[in-house]
Amino acid sequence: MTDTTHTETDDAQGRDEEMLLPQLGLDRRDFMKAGAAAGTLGAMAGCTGLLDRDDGTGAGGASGNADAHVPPGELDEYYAFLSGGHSGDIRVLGLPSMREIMRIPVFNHESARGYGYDDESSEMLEEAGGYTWGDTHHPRVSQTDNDYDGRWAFVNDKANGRMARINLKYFETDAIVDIPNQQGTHGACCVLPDTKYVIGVGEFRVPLENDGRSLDAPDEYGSVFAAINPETMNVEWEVLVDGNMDNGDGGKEGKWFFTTGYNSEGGVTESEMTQSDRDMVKAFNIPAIEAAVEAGDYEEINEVPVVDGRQDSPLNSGSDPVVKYIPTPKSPHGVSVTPDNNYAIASGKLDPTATVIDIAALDEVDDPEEAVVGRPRLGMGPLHTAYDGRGHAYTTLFIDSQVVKWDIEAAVEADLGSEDPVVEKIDVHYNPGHLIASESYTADPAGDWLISLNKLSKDRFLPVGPMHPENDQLIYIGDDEGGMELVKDKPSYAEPHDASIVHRDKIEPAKTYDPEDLDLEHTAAGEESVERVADDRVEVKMYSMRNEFGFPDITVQEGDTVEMQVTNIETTSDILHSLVIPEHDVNIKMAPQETTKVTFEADEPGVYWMYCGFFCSALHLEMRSQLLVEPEG
Ligand code: CUK
Ligand code: CUA
Repeated sequence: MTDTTHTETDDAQGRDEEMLLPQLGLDRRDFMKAGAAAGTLGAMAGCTGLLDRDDGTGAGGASGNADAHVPPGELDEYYAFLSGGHSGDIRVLGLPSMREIMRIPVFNHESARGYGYDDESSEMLEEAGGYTWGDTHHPRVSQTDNDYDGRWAFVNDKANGRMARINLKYFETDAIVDIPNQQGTHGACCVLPDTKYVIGVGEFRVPLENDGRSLDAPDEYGSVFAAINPETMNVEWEVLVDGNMDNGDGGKEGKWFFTTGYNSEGGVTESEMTQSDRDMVKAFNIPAIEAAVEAGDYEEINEVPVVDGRQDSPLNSGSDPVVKYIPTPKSPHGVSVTPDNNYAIASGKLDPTATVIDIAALDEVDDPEEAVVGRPRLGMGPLHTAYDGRGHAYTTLFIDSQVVKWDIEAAVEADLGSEDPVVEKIDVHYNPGHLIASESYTADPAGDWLISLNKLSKDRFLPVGPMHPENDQLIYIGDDEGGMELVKDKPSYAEPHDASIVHRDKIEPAKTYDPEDLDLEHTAAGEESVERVADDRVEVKMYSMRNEFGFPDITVQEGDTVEMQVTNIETTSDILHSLVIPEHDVNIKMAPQETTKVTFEADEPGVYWMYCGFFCSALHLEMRSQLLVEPEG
C-alpha cells in the first residue's frame, strides 16, 4: 500500500491556492469553508475549465461547479445504501450531503430498533442459523425493466452464507435465507431486467456435502452459484463450478451472469492460490441452467438441485454450455456490466488491467477468450468499476489509492495492455475498495456523483485511538471537461464495501405502518387484555401512546412466561415508543401503528418499571408502568 505519493507539502499547497484563489474570487477562508480538501487544490492546478464556471451558489464543492451542499431543511436527491461489512447492517445516506439518515440492521442485533429483541425478528434470525452477526458486502436494489423499482434491497452475508431481503416500504429486513451448500456468500446481484433471481455467489470451496467427508481432499471441494427467488427467498437451484468465485453482476438481458474468481489452482494456502497468472471469469447462461434443471440434469444436495457447471461437465460440452470460463489476469475481483449491456468488465486485482468482455460475442464464439475485446492498463490494484452513462468507466486502484476514469470504446479500439483509454486519475484517501456512481447498476446511470469507499482514513480525521474509521469520499463526475472533483470526506464506521445509489423518486417509504401488512393483531385503546393462558403463561395485549401503556401495572407470578404484545396507536408519523423492562433484557420498538411482541421469563420476584425508550413527549419520562412479579407461594 502506498501512502506517500499523494501527500503534497504545505508549500506546494500554498502555491496552488495562490494560483487558484484570485480566479475564484474567494479568499482563503471562504475556500476552506467551502469544503476544499488540501488534495483537491493540487489536483485542480491548471484546470481552468473548472474554474471558469460558477453555478452561483458559492456552496458545496471546491470549484462551485459541484454543488454538494444541501442546506438545512432540504432533502437530498439520492438515497445511497451502503453495506456495513462485519457490522452486519446497511446504512442509508442522503446524497450529495452524505448525511447518514438511517441504519437498517440485517444480520446483527441492534438495540435502537429492538432488532433481534422482539419475537419476530429474533425468530427470523434464529431460523436463519441463529448467528448474532454477519458480513454485509453487496446491497443491490431490485429493478424492473433495468431500473430501480423501490421494492427491495438484497444483501449478502459473507460470513455465514446467507442472503437477506430489506423491504423498502418500511426500510427493514423482512427475510433471510441460509443458503445450503454455500459457505461465504460473497457476490450478490439480481438477474435483470426484472429481478427474476437474486444471485448469491459462493466464495469458499467446501466439501459437498460439508459433513466431515473430504477433509483432506481439497480437490473435491467446490463452490456454488445460488439462484434465489426474490418473492419467496427460496433457493431454486445452484451451479457447482471450478475454483473460488468472488464478485458477480448480471447482464441486463436475462441471459448471462458474470462472476469473477480466484484460486482456479484449487489451493488452500495463499501461495498455492496465487500461482497461476490467470484465473477465470465465469459466464453463467441462465436459460441453459434452467433447462438443465427442468430436464432433471442435476444432483440434489441438501434439498437443492445442483447443476454441474465444472469445466469437464457434460453440460458444458455441447453448443449451449451452462457456464463459459473466460481466462482473465490475475485473480480478477470486481465485475460489472456496462449500462448498455454491451460489456462485462472485470478488474485484474493482481494485474494492472481490466478485461472487457463483449457480451453479444459470448453467444457466438467457440473459445470464450475470443469474447475479450479490450484490456486497458489502468494502474495498480484495480478492484471495482462503475459507470456514468456517457461511455466512461471508473475503476478503483487499491494500491495506487486512486480512481481512474477511462473510455470504454477507446479500450475496445486500443491494443490489449494500452494505457491510451485512460482519461484521468484522481487521488483518494486511501486504498479504495468499491466505488459506486449514481444509478450505475441500472441501464441509465445519472452520471453526477461517485462515492469511493476507501478502506483506510489514516490522518483524515481527528484521532480516536488505534481503530480508525473508513473514509467514504464523494467525487463529482458530472463535468467531463473540468474533470473529477473530490468534494467531501465522510468517516464511516467499519466497513462499507459496495453501495447502490437510487434516485429518491424511485422509493416510496411508508410514513406509518399499515396494520394490514403486519402479522400481529392491532390492539386499540380499550381492547387491552391480560390473560392467563396456561398455569405458567400470561399473555398481555396492550397499546402505547403519549404518555402511557395500556396498563398502569401488570401482575404475574414468579416463573411465568410472559408474552407481551404492544401496539403503538399513534397516527402521527415520527412518534416512536418502545417497551423496555429492566433486568429482563426486554427492548422492543413500536413505530406508529406498529405492533410488536416479546416473550420473556418473569423469574425474579419484584417490582420492575416498564418504560419507553424514545423521548416521545414532555411527559416521556412519566411514560412508565409497573411489572409486579409475585413470589411463588
Ligand atoms: S468486495 Cu469488499 S472491496 Cu466483498 Cu465487493 Cu471488493
Ligand atoms: Cu413513548 Cu417515550
